[in-house]
Amino acid sequence: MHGTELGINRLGVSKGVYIVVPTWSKFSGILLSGQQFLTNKALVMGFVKLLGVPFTVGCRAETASAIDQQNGPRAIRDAIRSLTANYSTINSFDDLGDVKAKAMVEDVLGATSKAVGEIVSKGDIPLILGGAHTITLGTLRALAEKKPGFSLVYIDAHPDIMPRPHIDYGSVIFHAIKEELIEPKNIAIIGMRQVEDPEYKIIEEQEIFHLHAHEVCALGVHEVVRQIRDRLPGPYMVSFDIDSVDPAFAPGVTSPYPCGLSSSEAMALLEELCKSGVLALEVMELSPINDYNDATARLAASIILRVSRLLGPRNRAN
Ligand SMILES: [Mn+2]
Repeated sequence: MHGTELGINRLGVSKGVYIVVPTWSKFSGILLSGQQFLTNKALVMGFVKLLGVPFTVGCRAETASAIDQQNGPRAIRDAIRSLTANYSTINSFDDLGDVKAKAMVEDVLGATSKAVGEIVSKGDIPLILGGAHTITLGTLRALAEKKPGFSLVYIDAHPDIMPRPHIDYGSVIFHAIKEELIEPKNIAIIGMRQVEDPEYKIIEEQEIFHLHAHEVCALGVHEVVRQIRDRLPGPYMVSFDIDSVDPAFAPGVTSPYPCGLSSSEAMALLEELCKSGVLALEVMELSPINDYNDATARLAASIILRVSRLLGPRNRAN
């Protein structure tokens, strides 16, 4: 069925002179030259399902900048619309809208886990828009239940592995290990640089594969992905915190820290990972109130537009 849909799509695109109207699922459609009207679902190239999780649950008050990651999904959607307006492009995803939950940690994690579980159970790929990084625990709970045997590539300025008893955006990986959702040997932390001493201790004791952002720059993205693939079995759950990117490119975060990835390194890294078989992808921690001219939202949007094209049938992990 999916193959047929893809066939329809490619035929339509290659033969049709088409007019693209906004592809947001509620009102989208594409008018082909032969007056043929097909639904967005029939025309999407991939099986990527956008899912917004607009919550700041588990954020801590000591962050450098204002907290408003609840506005991240909306800003990313606005940026996608802005970057694609008046261009003849078809988005390679369906937008399922936002997860609904009370703004409390376990409610948000439960709702996220349920929504992600439903997507992966159908063989589709969730592309989650955060929201605070706390939310990743919900994604991991769903994947551990429905698709065990994956590895986690955590791209972040922060390892988020602080051994704290409560679940927050700085302890989410600690809790993922504690809940046995993933083994330390199946985690890679890439782009880190603002690391607390107890976190270095855990990373070293558990021999978690990690690369600082400047090491990614020195090695080159292709070598980094080669090392990830050598050490960690696929498929991959990729969690991308936009603060892994240098604040010069991505100021719209709550914890900006210098010496990060360039925007092109982030794009290349995610592109190579998506070619390696991805089960789920997250774009987290955009904080629009700290952004400058929507630069960070546009970076997130451009990455989503690019990688969602790669997550089609050829590169599907399952
Ligand atoms: Mn971070």
